[in-house]
Amino acid sequence: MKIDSIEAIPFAIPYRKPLRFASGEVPVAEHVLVRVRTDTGIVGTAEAPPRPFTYGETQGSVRSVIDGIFAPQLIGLSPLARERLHHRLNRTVGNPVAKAALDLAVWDIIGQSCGLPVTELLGGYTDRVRVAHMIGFAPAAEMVAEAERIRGTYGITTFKVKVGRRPVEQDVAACRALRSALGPGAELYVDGNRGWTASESARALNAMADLGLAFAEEPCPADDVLGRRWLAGRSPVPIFGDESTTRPAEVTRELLAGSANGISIKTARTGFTYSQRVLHLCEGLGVEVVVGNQVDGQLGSLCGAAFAAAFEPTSRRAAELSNFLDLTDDLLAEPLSITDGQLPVREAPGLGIEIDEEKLAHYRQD
Ligand code: MUC
Ligand code: MG
Repeated sequence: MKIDSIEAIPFAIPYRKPLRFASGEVPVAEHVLVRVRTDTGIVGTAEAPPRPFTYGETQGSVRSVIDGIFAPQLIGLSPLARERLHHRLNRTVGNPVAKAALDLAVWDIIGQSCGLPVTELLGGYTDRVRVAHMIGFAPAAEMVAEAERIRGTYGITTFKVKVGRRPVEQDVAACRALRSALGPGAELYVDGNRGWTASESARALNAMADLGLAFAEEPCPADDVLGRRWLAGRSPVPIFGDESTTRPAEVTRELLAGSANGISIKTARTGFTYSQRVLHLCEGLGVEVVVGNQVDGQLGSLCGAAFAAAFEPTSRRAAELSNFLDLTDDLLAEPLSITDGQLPVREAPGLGIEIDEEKLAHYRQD
């Protein structure tokens, strides 16, 4: 079996309401559908969600790096030759979302060709995952109403609260309102998307020390090298790396520097292959992980769920798999559904992705 063509199709689907956070906002899912075709007729599918403010990639850059640089190097390779494939992709630095989508699509091909779901090939630990929902910036009362609606409708009881605004008291008050409305049974953690300084982060986390937060993700910039170490050493809750830990080398640096105590793994930026390497690195070092979300659509969330369900350490915590609930539409022919706070993994071979071609024709931008 050989890869014989790769398509990168830009599409755009609006959100009902934009997700707002310290480093930006996402009003429209301007993503790229990646299709890797083989000479056997098997097609691997994935979704690339570029995040310009996080990695510098855009819909246009993902498309052009795939069309112009990656596709010519991968065509002719066996999809099973993942080490050769990544060796070629890694000649180019950066572009994590474009590389990840190719990796996810290749795993979809491998699963289909063996007749097995990718989640079983990866590890097969469980068949469903607990879901965490992200609450974006809004006045505190709206954030509470959103969390209550999501809990009431989908049974989700874990919430990641976006923080990083100034003054910090605004976010402290929003988290306090959420804890008081949701009660002690809800699991809460915060994500600062690099919005605060290390000292602001310490002030805010100390002010929230009584709220029982599970952890705090990326409160201050990745380049605040000593500030981050200082913070991780005195924070009342564990500090998790996200934007600062996008590949195994960064994960190693942050953990060995004592600047992070846990790691967010996102299949949208490390695919399955490198997500697995990050996970095993964390396991080896005795560090906790969370399966994060890059404001993915349903295709991306399906990949996050397949990964989270595959391993015991990734299924300990709720995984961030619900951003698609805010999209006005999606490309999956059979939509995902969250019930009792859980998302089941697909049992079909590969990733179980079937694209609604009419919707794709409607939303594609080329
Ligand atoms: C997150 O965890 O930060 C927002 C930006 C991004 O790259 O991912 C999302 C969620
Ligand atoms: Mg984050």
